[in-house]
Amino acid sequence: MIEIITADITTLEVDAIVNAANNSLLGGGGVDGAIHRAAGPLLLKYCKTLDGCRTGEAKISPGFELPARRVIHTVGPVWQGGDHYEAALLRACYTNSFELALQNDVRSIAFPAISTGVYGFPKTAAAEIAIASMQDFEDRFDRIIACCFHEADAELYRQVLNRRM
Ligand code: AR6
Repeated sequence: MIEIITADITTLEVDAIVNAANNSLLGGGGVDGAIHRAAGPLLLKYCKTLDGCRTGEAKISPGFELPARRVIHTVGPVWQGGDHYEAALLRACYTNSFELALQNDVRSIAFPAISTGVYGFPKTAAAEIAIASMQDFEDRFDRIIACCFHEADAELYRQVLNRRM
């Protein structure tokens, strides 16, 4: 089942939370900054060993001081008008995060709205990609959580989910 909630993703007790990171994997603002702050300095130390991450790909780390056991770091595309493979790259973020989760026995996973903050991806199009990807993997997880930071974003996700059911 896909759960749509409004919450700070760093508070969730799940097998893995997904981080909307950048290519360096060395932290930043937004959800990335929040995750690094809550996980503590060992996360940055670990991420330095991961050698960055390409856009659309994903890498995994422990959760350190987070209630989540692991963090899956993925790098969303920067919105550049829509004709730079942004949709395919965003879809790849979700697919690669789910595949990496399955390889690591993750049964419960929470995603932020990747690329919809600083990276400027239009929210409705991003929600459609997120929900479609979650539906593809729904049967292989106990819990898939779409973790929105603002209630308006959660409402948009619910509308998209209802349209697709
Ligand atoms: N819990 C859940 N969602 C959150 C939280 C939180 N604690 N904080 C923010 N969001 P963004 P991006 C939502 O900008 O667009 C970083 O600097 C936020 O409301 O965090 O993929 C990285 O290092 C929005 O809906 O990520 C990269 O440089 C969503 O998370 C860059 O930002 C994504 O917003 C990545 O940009």
